[in-house]
Amino acid sequence: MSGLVPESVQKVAHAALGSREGDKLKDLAHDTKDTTNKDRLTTDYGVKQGTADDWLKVVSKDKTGPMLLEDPFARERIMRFDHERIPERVVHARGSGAFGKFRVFESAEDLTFAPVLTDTSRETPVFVRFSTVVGSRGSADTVRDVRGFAVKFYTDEGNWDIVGNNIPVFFIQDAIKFPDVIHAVKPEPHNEVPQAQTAHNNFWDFEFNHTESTHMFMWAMSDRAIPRSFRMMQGFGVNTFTLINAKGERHFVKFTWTPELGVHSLVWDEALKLAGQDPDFHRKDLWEAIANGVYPKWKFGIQAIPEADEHKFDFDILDATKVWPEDLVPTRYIGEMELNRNPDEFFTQVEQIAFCTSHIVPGIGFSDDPLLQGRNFSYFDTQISRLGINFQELPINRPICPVMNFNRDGALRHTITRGTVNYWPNRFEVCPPASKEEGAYVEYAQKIAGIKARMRSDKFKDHFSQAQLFWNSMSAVEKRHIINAFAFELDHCEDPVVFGRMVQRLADIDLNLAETVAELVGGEAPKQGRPNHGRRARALSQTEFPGSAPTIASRRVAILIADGYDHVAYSAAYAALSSALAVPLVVGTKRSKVTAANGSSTQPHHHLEGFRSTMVDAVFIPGGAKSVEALAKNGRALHWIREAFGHLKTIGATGEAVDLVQGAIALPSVSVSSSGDAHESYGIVTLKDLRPESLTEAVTIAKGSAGFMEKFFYGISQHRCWDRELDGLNTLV
Ligand code: HDD
Repeated sequence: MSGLVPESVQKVAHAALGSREGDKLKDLAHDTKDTTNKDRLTTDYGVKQGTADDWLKVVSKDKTGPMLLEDPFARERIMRFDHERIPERVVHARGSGAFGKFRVFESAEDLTFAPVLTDTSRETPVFVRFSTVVGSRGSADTVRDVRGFAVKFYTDEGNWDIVGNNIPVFFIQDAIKFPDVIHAVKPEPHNEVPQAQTAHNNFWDFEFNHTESTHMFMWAMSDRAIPRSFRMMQGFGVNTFTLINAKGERHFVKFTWTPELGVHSLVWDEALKLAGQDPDFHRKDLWEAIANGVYPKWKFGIQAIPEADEHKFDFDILDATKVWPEDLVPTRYIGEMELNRNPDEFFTQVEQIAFCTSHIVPGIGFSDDPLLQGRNFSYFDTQISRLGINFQELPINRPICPVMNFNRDGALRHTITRGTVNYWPNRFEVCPPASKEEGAYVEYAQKIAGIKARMRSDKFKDHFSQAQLFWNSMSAVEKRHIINAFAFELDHCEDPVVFGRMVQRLADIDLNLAETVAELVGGEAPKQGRPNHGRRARALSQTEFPGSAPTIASRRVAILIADGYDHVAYSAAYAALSSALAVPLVVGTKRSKVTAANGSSTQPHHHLEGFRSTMVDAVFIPGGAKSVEALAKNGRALHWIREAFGHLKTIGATGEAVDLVQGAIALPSVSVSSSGDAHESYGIVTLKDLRPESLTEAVTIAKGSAGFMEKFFYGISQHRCWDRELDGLNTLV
């Protein structure tokens, strides 16, 4: 460590400084201070302070006495502290972010002349902020909610922001409804309950009253709303933008991010528990992966529709409650983004970053999507009350290309613009507007004729076809999770009008879904459903995005031990997990030194009470008679095994631990090994007679491998063992 900056972070930062990606870091360096031992404590106006502990007082003999308001040091401290908070974001208040880089590997010059999407040699620095929507800044990470996925590209032509979500559609079609949907979903006005939840009367009342929300609430009840990690979710620009190419042709486009690690979710019981056990779960996960050098990556894709084809679809392509089905408009992946550097300071970077959908660069344009048009007003406006009119000057927000204009003054202006004129045109011809050749943004000459009216296109009125398409496209497991999600949410609505009407609404999607939920939540079963068109579409089910290759990189794996553990199995697993870039976490019955049967010892990272199975992706238990005996008598250890099993996690056990796992789970259909051969049953990987040579360090992760570690790692790479749930074995939570 040097100063307070972890070495891993510094290393990456220094490497990046030499590259194109480092341009934003170099820019930030002007405003970045390290806290070092050489510094001395000063006031904000630079005077050194001799003490940080005592307010200036009039003291008597016993050294007590009244404090003096005169003390400028004390007053500065208290006043600065009193004003530390700024308004949190009205939505998406809780989030975390990271720096990275973006590059296209295939030019999109047939669609746009924007170099950020055409120049394959260009690396563009980015900052990404992920967030939940509903909760306050201090709420939990793992609640059921849409996740924000906002990307700021610091391009040479100015900042471009894609302010997206991890769900490709939205609750409303017209921005004028935004205050209503947000009021309805936020804590109720009379008692400010509940925090960070959609599970309450007002939200579901709103949903019933807005049939246009039907498609979106299906996504929000799916596993997409409880991601395992920010690193394992897709991102969508949601709105329809336009791209203009050098020939002046325009396409309507949608933007997509698809993660290299695949799209994976928590299971609901785990998400609920984590909200209490580790409310910072997603924030830590992102930080940990980047600090460990396992940089998250996403492919960047574009769906494009030529201007002439705008009306060729049975949905309106400007309606943000609709997807463009992949079968009709395939996504073309042209670029890649990598996040590789954690922020230096949360407030000045993650909290003060200000995204605006109106930030676009030449070659990219808006469309008449009525949600986008309203957003273009709202984001700039909200930054004024959150950060002040000079928010674009804040280090994290300012572009890396030159900025010069005659905007002036305002609270906390700090650019000092020299010169005698602040208007255009001026006699010195200072700061003239740019020509198109010089890179000026020129609006696309869109022909428009119409009347002024408050209307929506007729195609906006179909609110159910795509909700049905989504439901029809889910896997059996996903459907079951959606049913359970409705059952949970509507159970939290006490008003029978709310849950009663909502189950009727579900019959507009699928009668069977509505009947099942009605029975669970006590609503009247609908008599009749809207006919379901029966169509399915690609890329709606997240099971279609398992990741580019089976990997356990960045997966957290607990190793449970007590005194007397088998050191050979323990250290082989530890080494193999580390070399596969997973995160082995040793969890003992205590955190003080644990001694192995052969006299070796280890200091666990955690103990069983402080750390819970919800915080890992898989569990390994080495044998060792004494260790296993101690774990078998420990209720928390047994709960660990049962809970990990119930949450569908891969569990590995060797030697005596095989019987421990079998006993804890006690299900006849889950078999374990009885010999020296590795055995797998419902994601329980066992090896009874352990021969040290059978535990290799270098593990190939592939289906059907014979070795213990191979089977164990392959199970982890599959994220969860869904067969357990399909066969109804996941009740041990
Ligand atoms: Fe929004 C924040 C995403 C519709 C008004 N929104 C915000 C953030 C994300 C989104 C990711 C957090 C950005 C950050 O990390 O700082 N919002 C969306 C998406 C939408 C959407 C994908 C639908 C396509 N939003 C939407 C509408 C309005 C807003 C229709 C208003 C008319 N959104 C805001 C806001 C926020 C915001 C009030 C709060 C904080 C901020 O802007 O910077 O202006």
